[in-house]
Amino acid sequence: TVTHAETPCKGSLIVVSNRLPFVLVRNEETQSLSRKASAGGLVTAVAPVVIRGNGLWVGWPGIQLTSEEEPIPESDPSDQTPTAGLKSSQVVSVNLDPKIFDSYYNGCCNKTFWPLFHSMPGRATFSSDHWKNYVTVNKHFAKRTIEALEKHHKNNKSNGTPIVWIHDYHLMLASNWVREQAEERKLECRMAFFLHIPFPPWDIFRLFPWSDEILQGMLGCDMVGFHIQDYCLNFVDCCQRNLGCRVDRNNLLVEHGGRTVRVRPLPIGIPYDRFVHLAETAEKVLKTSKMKIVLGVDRLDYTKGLVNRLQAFESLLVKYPEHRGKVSLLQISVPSRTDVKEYRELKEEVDQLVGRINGRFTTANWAPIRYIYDYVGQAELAALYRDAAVCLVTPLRDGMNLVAKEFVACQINKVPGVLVISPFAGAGEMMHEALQCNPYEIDDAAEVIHRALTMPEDERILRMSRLRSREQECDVNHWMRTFMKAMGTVEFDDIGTTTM
Ligand code: ADQ
Repeated sequence: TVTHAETPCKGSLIVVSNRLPFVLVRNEETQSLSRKASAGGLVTAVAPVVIRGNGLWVGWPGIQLTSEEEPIPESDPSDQTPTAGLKSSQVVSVNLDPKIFDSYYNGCCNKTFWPLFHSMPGRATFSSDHWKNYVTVNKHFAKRTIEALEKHHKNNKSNGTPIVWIHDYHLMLASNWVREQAEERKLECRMAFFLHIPFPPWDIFRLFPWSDEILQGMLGCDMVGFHIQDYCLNFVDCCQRNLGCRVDRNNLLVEHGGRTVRVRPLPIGIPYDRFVHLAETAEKVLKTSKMKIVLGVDRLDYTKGLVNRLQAFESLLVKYPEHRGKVSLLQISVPSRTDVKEYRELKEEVDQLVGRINGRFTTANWAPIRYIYDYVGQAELAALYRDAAVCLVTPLRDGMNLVAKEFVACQINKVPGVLVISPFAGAGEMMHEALQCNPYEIDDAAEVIHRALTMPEDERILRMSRLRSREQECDVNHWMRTFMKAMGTVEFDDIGTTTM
């Protein structure tokens, strides 16, 4: 069951994101639609607030609809996920021509913004065609958002000023069209933007040929949020240097178009209690208790540093042969963006590397690496987090990284494991008690893994208890509250606890 304490919340939330908080599935025979729920942390925190405040969610449903008027089905009665209470009248679907969508999503979003914003310009491609389609799609999202706002104003006359909350690098341009149209039609609203990935330094950002437009697009909001202070400062810097805006670095303010835009660090958290509960109830997955497991869990993405991690593990086995036969790396990679060539090539590279390292060290009774290329259910994931000796979160660059936080939440055993984290993940900024590891320096990374595997019990307990209390306090509900407070929303006390 999912329980949420009722919270007074005057301003409704109109969330705008590339994807809706569920995907639609079409039955081939009957052609009828049904919802397939999503269980991500963002959805868990945001959906209840949208539901309670009688807000709306604007997004792409994951499939091609016959038209934007095609009715969205209600949730299945057995659905226990946080989006179950989101009525179809609260959903505004965005339907796009598949060719335009492909160019916007696989092209501009994933081949340009993703690598560039992760400071990997060598991997980025710049195409005016993709950009043109990005503009088109953002305009269309803005149009649907205005329709959502109109609907909201019609149905909620006394419900205060709604907040339009636009998410992520897919929709960096939408705000100005929403603002213009809202002003013209006298639809009152406040607007916020949140970026889930890093915002790069100016020297990298300015490589994008239409970088001014991106900044102007984000500055169309009243508040722009990032995970950490560094990304805020990068953004403020870009506004000053690209656009010549007057900025206040201490208070993170940017003047633009006669308005002052607030820039805020809003580090996301996880549904901590839900992961604790999962860890408490999940059955054992690892049957051999004598084998120490070093765990890696990531989308298969080049930013996650998988190749470096495998090389570091190989270096560990060379430098410290005493771990052979006693330690295994369990790497779980969820398939991701398989329509993009770089991702298919990465899969090849990882497959080969795993094969080579296993070929080099495997004995009759032990293999150094177990590699799962699949989605793993939440309960199984929680059991693995709980029983792993070490978790390697070693991205080359990462906006925040939720895996680090999920691992920590699941460490309920009396003698906990050790978190190894890269300083290039947003999460690395605050998880001071984790062991830091620069994934670019393979030999040093091997040393850090060795240190994690041999760390005394009392040190592990001390480090983990501090990590856990921070994540418990700064969970995803806290993130949501901080956001609402930063938007000046009234009477936002507590959105309650989530147990699942
Ligand atoms: P992601 O890049 O997707 O998110 P991350 O924050 O690590 O990265 O979240 C991944 C999620 O997928 C986690 O909840 C994890 O449990 C799940 N997951 C990974 N592998 C899995 C598997 N094999 N099976 C099942 N589940 C798996 C983006 C940014 C991040 C930022 C988040 C939130 O890139 O930096 O932390 O958004 O803002």
